[in-house]
Amino acid sequence: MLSAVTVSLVPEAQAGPFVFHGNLETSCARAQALGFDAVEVFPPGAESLDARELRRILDRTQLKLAAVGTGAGWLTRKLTLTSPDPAIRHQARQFIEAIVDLAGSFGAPAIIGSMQGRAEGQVSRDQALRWLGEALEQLGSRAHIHGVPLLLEPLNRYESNLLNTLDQTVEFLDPLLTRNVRILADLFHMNIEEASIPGAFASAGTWVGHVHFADSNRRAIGFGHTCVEPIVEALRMIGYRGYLSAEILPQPSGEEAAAQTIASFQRLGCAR
Ligand code: LER
Ligand code: MN
Repeated sequence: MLSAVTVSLVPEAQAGPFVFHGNLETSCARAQALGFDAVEVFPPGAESLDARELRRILDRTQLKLAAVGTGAGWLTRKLTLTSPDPAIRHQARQFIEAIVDLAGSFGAPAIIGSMQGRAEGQVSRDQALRWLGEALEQLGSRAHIHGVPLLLEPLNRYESNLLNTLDQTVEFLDPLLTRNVRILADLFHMNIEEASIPGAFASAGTWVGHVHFADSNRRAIGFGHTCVEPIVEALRMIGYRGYLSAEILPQPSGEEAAAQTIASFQRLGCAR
């Protein structure tokens, strides 16, 4: 498995679960110095991420791009794929599509987390899931052109009422025509929703495409009470070889959270 650390470039996400905030170049330099394989970037949008600059920084630091988040579309513009307003659903798709193309040009997947929205008001859960499915058919095919999957992240009940567990997400994805959507499994959400985290991984198997590596309290692994050894064992059992990406609170500081993540990674024998 490979290690990644999150870098947010979104000023409005200052309080969010991201290790490094603000400057891509210094964040990547820190990630490299600590020994991460990759960075996961959370940009304000595709247009504000300078691809040439990103390429230069990744080349210089020898880091890979693990994935690119789309959550700023929700955070800063309140776009979702399941809004009752068709114009907002359309803008949400365009916002994500641009990130699919940008990330895809680096061989990285885009993440759909909070952009999935929720069922509320006049929008039933069935209706929301139909709209989400239609969007995934299109965006999944778009990602396929780049030879990368599209990642869909089940969220805990306080953030969405659409898909909360891995099982529910497999059941939702399986009937779709696109075979190119994979699950982003976030250990923080799973700690709230799953009866057993290792059990959920064992049952989701090859649907798992990316992992957010966070302890029970969304701090670095080792700073909460999640028992991570059986989780890593389950990931090995299903043949998972993707990223364990630290989407965690920068506590007590980003630097210490990142160092703790790398220490856990090495202790668990996950390092290359
Ligand atoms: C995004 O990866 C995530 O986990 C969400 O909780 C962000 O709101
Ligand atoms: Mn997450």
